[in-house]
Amino acid sequence: MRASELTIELIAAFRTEGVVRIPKVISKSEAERFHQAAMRILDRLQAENPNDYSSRAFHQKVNVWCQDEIMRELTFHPNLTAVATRLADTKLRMWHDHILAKMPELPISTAFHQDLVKWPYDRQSMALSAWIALQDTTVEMGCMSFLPGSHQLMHVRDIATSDQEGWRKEMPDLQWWPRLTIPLQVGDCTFHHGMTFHTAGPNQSDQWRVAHVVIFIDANAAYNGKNHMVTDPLNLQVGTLPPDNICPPV
Ligand SMILES: O=C(O)CCC(=O)C(=O)O
Repeated sequence: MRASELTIELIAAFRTEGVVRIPKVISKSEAERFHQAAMRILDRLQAENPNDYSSRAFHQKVNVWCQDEIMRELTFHPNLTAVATRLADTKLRMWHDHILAKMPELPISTAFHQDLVKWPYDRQSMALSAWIALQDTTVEMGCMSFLPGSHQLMHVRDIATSDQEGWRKEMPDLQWWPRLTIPLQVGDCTFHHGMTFHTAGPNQSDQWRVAHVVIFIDANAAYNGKNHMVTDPLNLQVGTLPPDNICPPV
């Protein structure tokens, strides 16, 4: 779906639910090329840390756009950034990207959590993540599930992606919320609001589940001093904007 084809209803659904599925945000052939590039990065990551990952919910490589020309094309793909901007209805910058991959037969879920509480911006900021499927991603492969409307919950503590029981302990009512599970075909994407609770299941297949996730934040969202691996080396002053060369406006 091209950004120009987004309907008013879809944009409104993003506002009320905090998540939407956008089919074919990139073409199948584009996704296959990006899948190959992502797999090369994952192979390198595994070679560098061979024993480091079997107990984690996912392999993660942050800010691949800085290190790989092909993945950079995906992070700044014109249709992706245009869809994000229409959904957010505000000027955005790219906060960071990351490859999130679940190795074959990984029995671990990504625990329910909210993203924006982990980032150095106010919880009220507009932030949204594009989770792009680089292969067909079924429920059995560990697609994402969301709690629609949960982006309105502003007071829950930061729950780690490894803390499987954290969300239930913190807010027992959440387990009774309707859950939206969204399998994706290659090149499809979900956009979720930075405060929407979400999880991803285990990967029960014999293939890697590879997603490229691009996170956008309101271009005027100021740094609030919270520690984060992207901003820690920059010595930013609280209340200032992240620099455009690290978090480029889109
Ligand atoms: O892909 C996953 O396992 C988790 C993704 C996630 O938490 C996110 O994109 O915010």
